Amino acid sequence: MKVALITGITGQDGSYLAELLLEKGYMVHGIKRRASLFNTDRIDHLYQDPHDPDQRLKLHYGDLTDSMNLTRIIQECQPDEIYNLGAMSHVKVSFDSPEYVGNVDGLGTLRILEAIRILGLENKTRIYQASTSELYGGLPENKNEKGFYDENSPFYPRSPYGVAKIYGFWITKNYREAYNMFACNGILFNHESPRRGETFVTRKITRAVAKIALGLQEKVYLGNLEAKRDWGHAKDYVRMMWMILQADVAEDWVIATGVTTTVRDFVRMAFLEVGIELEFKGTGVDEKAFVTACNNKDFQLKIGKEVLSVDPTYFRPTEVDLLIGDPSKAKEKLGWVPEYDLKDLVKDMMESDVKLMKKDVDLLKAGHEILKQAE
Ligand code: NDP
Ligand code: GDR
Repeated sequence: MKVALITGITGQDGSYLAELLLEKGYMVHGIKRRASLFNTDRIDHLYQDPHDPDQRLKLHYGDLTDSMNLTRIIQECQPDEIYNLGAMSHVKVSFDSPEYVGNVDGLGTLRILEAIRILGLENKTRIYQASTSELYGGLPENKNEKGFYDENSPFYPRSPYGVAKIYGFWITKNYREAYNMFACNGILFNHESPRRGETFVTRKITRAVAKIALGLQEKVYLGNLEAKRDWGHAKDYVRMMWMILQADVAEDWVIATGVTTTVRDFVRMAFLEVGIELEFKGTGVDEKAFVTACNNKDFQLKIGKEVLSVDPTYFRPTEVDLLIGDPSKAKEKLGWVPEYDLKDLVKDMMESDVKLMKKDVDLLKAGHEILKQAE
């Protein structure tokens, strides 16, 4: 039985990857952080009793800032594959905690690679590093002649997160070259799902649209509506992580859809999923969106109602304006075929959030309070 270790197993990607590897018959080890409350919501459905002799999912307490802990866990598990998905992954928050993000996202990668070397597992353990399109920074002059970022495009990170991840990228490549380790970077463009963290823009939008349609929230405040992202579905992207480690040669790979869309259009698409059409007025900081039609009898919103305002609090000190990736290499050499396009993704997220928010409506009807959460 193959053995995998996933850092960041409690996150969006970690949870989908754990599902995939269990389906493939792996023994899956995951590292979770100690928290004062349960933080395993995304993988609770995969829970297996530790007393079960056939247990194939095992969680270990740990942290990417703790070398001794990482080395011990790797020694215990003797993994065939490590997926390093653990990270402080929020770009805006990285401006507030730049040292922490450097430690976790940058040095954390080194700690894993060095543990493999210290334990003499260079020839056994394959390593996947969660690199990111944030490495490119969205500089127009760095796109290739077809207008995409690919494996050869130069990097120019625009946040402490991007800068920390560039260290992770290069140290992975360096250990591959220096010690002949099977260590690969997946340069993944944005990928989303119903399990996306609530403070990333897509999930913030789909949750808010569901709440607004159901009368649980008046409006949503967003930042830069002009930003363009290449959004795919996390389920398609974790499949590719696995494929990268099954390849004959250790390399770096771009995973993207090749289509880019503004935040504004994502908002439009999310509202359309529940039959609500919008009109945007103003530009940049004073922009607002109003309802122009509501074609869903379940959601009765007044025509002319304001449902969105721009709040500059959500602007970033340095922004990545546009990302679009070229996944040709992954498609041609590894045969990757994504199942979801952007419309499927928005539909999946909206259906899930409408279902979730309907539970809040039921709670309200039963006389309970709904708690507000910061976004
Ligand atoms: P999430 O934010 O959903 O999950 C991050 C995971 O990392 C969580 O399990 C979190 O634990 C864990 N983590 C955070 N800090 C530490 C730490 N100090 N030690 C150990 N674990 C830690 O991210 P995603 O699943 O979306 O992304 C997975 C990886 O891919 C990340 O490295 C991200 O930077 C990268 N990436 C993501 C993209 C995307 O669009 N989603 C695109 C490109 C790259 P906890 O649950 O306790 O917070
Ligand atoms: P990103 O994702 O920074 O691309 O990083 P995020 O969803 O946070 O932002 C995407 C774009 O939307 C704009 N935006 C807002 N963003 C947030 N979070 N909240 C808002 O209210 C808002 N309004 C507009 C942002 O300015 C930005 O341009 C994600 C993370 O998953 C990283 O870990 C990963 O490496 C990259 O994707 C690829």
